[in-house]
Amino acid sequence: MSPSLFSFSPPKVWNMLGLGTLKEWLSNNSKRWLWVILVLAACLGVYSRFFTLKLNITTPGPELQKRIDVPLLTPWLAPIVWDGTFDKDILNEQFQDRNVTIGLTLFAIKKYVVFLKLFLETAEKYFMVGYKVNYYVFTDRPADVPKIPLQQGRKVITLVVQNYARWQDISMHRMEMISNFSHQHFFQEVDYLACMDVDMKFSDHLGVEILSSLFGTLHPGYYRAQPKSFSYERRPQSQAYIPKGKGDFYYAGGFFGGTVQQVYEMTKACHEAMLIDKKNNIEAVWHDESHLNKYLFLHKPTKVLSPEYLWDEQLLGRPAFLRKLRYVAVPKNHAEIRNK
Ligand code: UD2
Repeated sequence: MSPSLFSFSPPKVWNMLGLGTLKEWLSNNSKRWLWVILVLAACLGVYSRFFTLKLNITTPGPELQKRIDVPLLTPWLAPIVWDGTFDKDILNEQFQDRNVTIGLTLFAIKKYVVFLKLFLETAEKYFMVGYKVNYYVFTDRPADVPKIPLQQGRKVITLVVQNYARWQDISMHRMEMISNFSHQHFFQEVDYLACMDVDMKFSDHLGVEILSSLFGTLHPGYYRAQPKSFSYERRPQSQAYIPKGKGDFYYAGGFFGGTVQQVYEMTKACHEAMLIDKKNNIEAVWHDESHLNKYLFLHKPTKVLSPEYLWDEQLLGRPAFLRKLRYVAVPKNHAEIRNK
């Protein structure tokens, strides 16, 4: 070791610490430094092993392993929900104490009634298991709503509504119907609402981790895209307009929710925006989904669900970061099913 390094520490300090002899021993032979470093490294190894053991005792089990492969927070600090970011047991303790009831709205109008059976059967297996659930089935074909055995505390409530000639109108009028039925049913009957597409099925746990004041779901086609490439409505004449360069995420029209109050406000605002568009002879590029995106751009959701909560495996495969697929598209033949 070069003497200049030794001269860096004042000799007085060595002596004060009673390390004068050690200093001398070291300065005699540079290889001795190597030994000191090796001994220190060994000590550090033992220490860190002990520390890791201690950490293992205090950190939660495998279900809660840190995710470093995906974004976990929005820029306004709302959680983005992925597998590994929540502990089911802790959340169940919190929500079961509050005795919550969850309403699930789904629309099965015209031929879309064919999707009800699989949707409800899989929901009974995976959706809010152990909780009170009201399935609100909006349909023009009440006789075709299948009878599915339900767990205790869960029921299907059929709401008869009109149909529309165009599938786009059916999709868009969901906003109107949800807001209209809020006062007749939802405010009195449930705490939270989940509003979902029917041409889907559940394939893994989907529980109270989604519940929050207002939540939206990342669209599976855009979860990694830059805002400039989102398929927002770009025409300033539409109420759904979001200028290029603005926006946070692209949310899917097929799964959103929150407290009844928040969902009521959101669906009412989207419906009113669509009425203005209609008066101005413009229809947003992705219908209700465009208006949902505008609303969630202006009113930031308090929780964002990752694409685990809405996925299309046939279209997008199964990337490694998706540890779970909870709610997935059922293949459908558009020509056979739409406008029928
Ligand atoms: C996407 C969105 C959808 C909506 C739509 C707007 C997802 C998964 N889906 O779906 O929520 O925003 O774009 O363009 O994000 N329906 C009927 N009968 C019909 C037609 C539709 O009941 O004849 C209902 C049904 O609940 C269906 C929903 O409306 O799930 C949306 O229609 P879609 O699934 O055909 O629209 P899609 O796949 O373009």
